[in-house]
Amino acid sequence: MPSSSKNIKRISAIILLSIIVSGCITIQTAPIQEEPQVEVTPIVIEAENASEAQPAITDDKPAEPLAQEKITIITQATQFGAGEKWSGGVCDIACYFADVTGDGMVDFIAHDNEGLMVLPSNGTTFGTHTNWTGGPVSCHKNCYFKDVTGDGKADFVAHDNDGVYVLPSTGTSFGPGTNWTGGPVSCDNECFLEDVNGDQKVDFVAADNDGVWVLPSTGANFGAGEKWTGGVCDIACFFADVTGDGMADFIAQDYDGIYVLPSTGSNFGAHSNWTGAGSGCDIACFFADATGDGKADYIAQDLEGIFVLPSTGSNFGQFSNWSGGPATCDYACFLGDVNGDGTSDFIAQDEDGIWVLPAK
Ligand SMILES: [Ca+2]
Ligand SMILES: [Ca+2]
Ligand SMILES: [Ca+2]
Ligand SMILES: [Ca+2]
Repeated sequence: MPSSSKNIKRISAIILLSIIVSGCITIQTAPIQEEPQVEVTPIVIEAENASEAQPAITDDKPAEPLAQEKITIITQATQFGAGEKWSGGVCDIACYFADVTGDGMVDFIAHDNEGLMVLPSNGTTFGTHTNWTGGPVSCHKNCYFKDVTGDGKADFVAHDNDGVYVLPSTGTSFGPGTNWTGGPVSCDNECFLEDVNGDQKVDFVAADNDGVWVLPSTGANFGAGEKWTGGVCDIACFFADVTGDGMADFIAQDYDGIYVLPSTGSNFGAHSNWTGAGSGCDIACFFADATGDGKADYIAQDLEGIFVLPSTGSNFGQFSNWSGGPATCDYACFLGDVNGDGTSDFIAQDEDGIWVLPAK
C-alpha cells in the first residue's frame, strides 16, 4: 500500500505541480519550418445503403431519409495554430479540462465557490455554464476529472483526507459521491489518475519513495494497491500512453534523460532512455498526443516556444517549435483535445478567459 505521506497542502495543486519543474535544460531552438506539412488522408468513408428489404412505400408516406454518411479524416498535426478565445470565463478556485459530457471533446470545468461549473465544448467554443454539483465542493488534497467508471464521461474525483470520493458524471451533473478506497490513501510524492491497465477505467496511481503503486479501478471502487515498479524519478514522474497500446506508461524525468517504463498491463517493464540525453522544459513538460497518431508525445514548453518531440513508439523523435515563438499562460497551461479531431490542443488559462491554440 502507498505509505503515509507528508500532508502537503496544495493550492490549485494540479496546476502548480505541472508548472513547476526544476533542473531545466533548455532545448535548442529548432530551425523554423518554412511550410509545415499537413498530411490529410481520408481513411474511412462508410455509407450504409438501407435499400434492402424495405416495405412498399405508399404514396402518402414520406420517403425514407437518406442514409447517414460517416466520414473520418485522420490528420497528423505538425503545429499549434493561432490562439482562439474559447471563453471569457475565469475560475474562482481552479480551472480543469476534461470530457465530462462524453462526446469526445474536452470541456471546460470551472471550480467556483458555488460549485463545479461545466462549459461544454461545441467544437469551436465553450458554451454556457451550468452548475453540475448544485453547491460548493472541495477536495482536501486534490481534485481530478477522469473517467474512472469507464462509460466515456470523465467523473469528478475528490481526494479527501478519509479517502478518494468519486462523483460519476451523468452527462449533465456529478453525483452522488461514494468513497472508492474506503479509507485514507496518500502518495509520498504525487498521486495520478491514469488508465495503466488499458481497461478504459482510470486507475489510481501513487508515486511513492519505494516505487509506483497502482490501485486498479473496478468501475465501482479502487482495488488493493499493487506495486508495479521500484522505480522513482530524479525530477518528476508522468504517466501517459507513449507506446500507443491504450495503457498509460510510466515516464521518469531524470537528470540524464526521459526514461520510459512501458506498462505491460500488470506492471511497468524495463526502462529505456527515450531522449538519449538530459532534456527538460523551461516552463513545463507535458505528455499528450499532439500529432494524433495515438501515441503521447513529449511537449516541452520553453521560453522560445512549445517544442514537440513526437513519440515513435520507442523514443521521442526530432523536436520542432510548434508555436513558432513564445507561448505562455497567465495562470496555467493545459493540453486537451477540445475540438475532438484526435489531436491534443494547447489551452491557456489567461486573465481574460480561456484561449486555445489548436493542433493542426
Ligand atoms: Ca465516467
Ligand atoms: Ca484501468
Ligand atoms: Ca502504453
Ligand atoms: Ca503522437
